[in-house]
Amino acid sequence: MCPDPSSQIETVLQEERVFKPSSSIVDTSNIKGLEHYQQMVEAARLNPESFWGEAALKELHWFKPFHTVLDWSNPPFAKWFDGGKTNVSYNCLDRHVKQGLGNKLAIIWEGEPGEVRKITYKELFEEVCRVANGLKELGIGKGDLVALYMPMVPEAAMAMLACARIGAPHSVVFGGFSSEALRDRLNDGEAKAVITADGGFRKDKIISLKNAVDSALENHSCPSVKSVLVVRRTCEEVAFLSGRDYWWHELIPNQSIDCPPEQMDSEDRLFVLYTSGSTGKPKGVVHTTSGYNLWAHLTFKWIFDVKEDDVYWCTADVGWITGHSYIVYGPLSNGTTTVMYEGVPRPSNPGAFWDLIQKHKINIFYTAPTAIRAFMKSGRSIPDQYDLSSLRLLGTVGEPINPEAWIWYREVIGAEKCPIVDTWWQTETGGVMISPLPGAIPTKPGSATLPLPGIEADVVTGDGKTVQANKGGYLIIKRPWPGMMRTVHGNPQRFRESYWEYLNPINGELVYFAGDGARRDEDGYFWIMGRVDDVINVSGHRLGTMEIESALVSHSSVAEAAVVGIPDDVKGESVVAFVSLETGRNSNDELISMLKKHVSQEIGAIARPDEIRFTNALPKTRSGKIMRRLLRALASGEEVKGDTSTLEDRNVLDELRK
Ligand code: 7RM
Repeated sequence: MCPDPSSQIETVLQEERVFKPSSSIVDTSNIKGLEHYQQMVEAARLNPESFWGEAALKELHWFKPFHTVLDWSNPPFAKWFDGGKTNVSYNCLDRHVKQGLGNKLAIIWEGEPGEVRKITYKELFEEVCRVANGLKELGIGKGDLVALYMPMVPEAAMAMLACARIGAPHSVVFGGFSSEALRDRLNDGEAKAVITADGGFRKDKIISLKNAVDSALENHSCPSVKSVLVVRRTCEEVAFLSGRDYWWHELIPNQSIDCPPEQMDSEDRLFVLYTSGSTGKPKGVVHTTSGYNLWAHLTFKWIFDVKEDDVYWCTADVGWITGHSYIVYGPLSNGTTTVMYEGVPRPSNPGAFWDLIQKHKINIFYTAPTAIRAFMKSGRSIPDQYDLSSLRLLGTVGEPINPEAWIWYREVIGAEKCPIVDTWWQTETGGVMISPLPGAIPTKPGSATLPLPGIEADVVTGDGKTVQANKGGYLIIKRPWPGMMRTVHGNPQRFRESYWEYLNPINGELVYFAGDGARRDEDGYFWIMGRVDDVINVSGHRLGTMEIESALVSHSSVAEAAVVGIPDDVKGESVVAFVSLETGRNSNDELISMLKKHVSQEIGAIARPDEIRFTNALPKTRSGKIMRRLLRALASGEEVKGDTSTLEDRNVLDELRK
């Protein structure tokens, strides 16, 4: 499976710009300056167990403290904070209410048709208790898996926290997935109940969630599911099966607000979240109680450098890990006000994000490169119409961010004053692993910079040797960390093989690899090059698709680019680029030769695209990642095979085929 380790990825896109944290940011930060960061790194390196142990005692509430910080006697199966008892919903709610934050806003929610709900910590706490009692009434108890298939409404967060409160692990299935995808996930996890809504608003349309649940459950195809709890959102007509289906607004309001939190063992499951790879069926990534809670809490606190009055907004959907860790658990565990938005920017409402920032005076904004590139494409005249001066900090996640998009984000959205945190992590890592700390680490556009304290990341060859500066290789993590996934649900062997045995042990220790290539520059900064399956081999040179894409995007006509390699008799692979242009630019032969020349100048002739194809849109996953695998098949004239359930818009493929 491993590509030839001797040929390393060779190109280096030159990026010399460095942005140091301004003194006003350093002065007000929790982690002040590079030295402070380095002290933490050193403390964690010398004695990881006391580092994490102290953090866990300080940051979380324990019904009973743990006796062992880390049990790594059976790698890669870790036990963190063994012997301890806690409850994630207690850490997100009860303790804040007890400490006098009851009237602080926990959630500001903005619905797609424009309504707003503001929910205080006390209100959220009470509603979560009601929901928890309602779930108990449906016969759900500790250890029972509950699936959520919901729109972005506060009830989604409430349901997650209610599950956590009674010790029922949740499995959130993104509301844009089909009923077949839902059925597979319900069966794999043996879900006992589904929480859904009649429908959801999505891009000027209504999606019929309850109907999809009905189809998934049809003909007893999900025998484990005993009940369905339905939030009324769109007021569509839905079928109701008596004895199985319950309305939220009938079951929940009458419940008691007295619901003592279940005292959970540290390693009890908090949730399962499915993630798909390019092959095989989706993996149920398992996260457990204390380690995940600590990781979401600490990383949120460090990276977003939260202040008491901050209003924070992450634009993800709760159906993804980013929504779990950085809409719900991280912010709420820290007592922060978190914004939830049901909509997405779209042609009928291109200023939606900026309107929200202006209206709710948002201070911290966290979004994906794909969104930023889309905003670049339609031009700065749209954000320029809004007052974005409340913003203090900007973040990105999900894909490598091209330096040009980074600079645009900084200048146009951040008014050149907001630090940008480019956060690298995965569903599997539970929370961020590599990211700038805004008051400590100088940033470079396109680099996720340095690993967080306690994270030992490296870039290695296939046989485990650290590569030289600026050579590409496999991005690995050398030690267990509290937020790491614990296993693949129902398939521990797959967990071991895909992540911890993909590369051989280094110095006798298993290392974690989850599929990304990277390089480190002379300052030790990490530059993520994307999934290793996306690496191209031209005449024996391994090229990162990311760098060629960034070179294309740095041209003033280009909004977005995806690069793939297709088989070539002579060179092994040739480079094909799919390019979408900024609004108003014309595609023609002259532009094609200009772009080819531009890439040669930026990177080198070896990276020069053999072919450039123009397109209005690129095929993306529902969470906004470019699906290069499909483009590769298209470009080489093959059938598109494998799992396409995560593809956001099928029309894009048809358009490309033409
Ligand atoms: C949080 C999330 C994980 C994959 C990961 C990378 C890519 C995510 C960045 C990034 C470059 C980043 N979880 N990725 N963040 N690549 N820079 N800052 O996205 O499980 O859905 O995806 O996403 O390839 O392995 S995920």
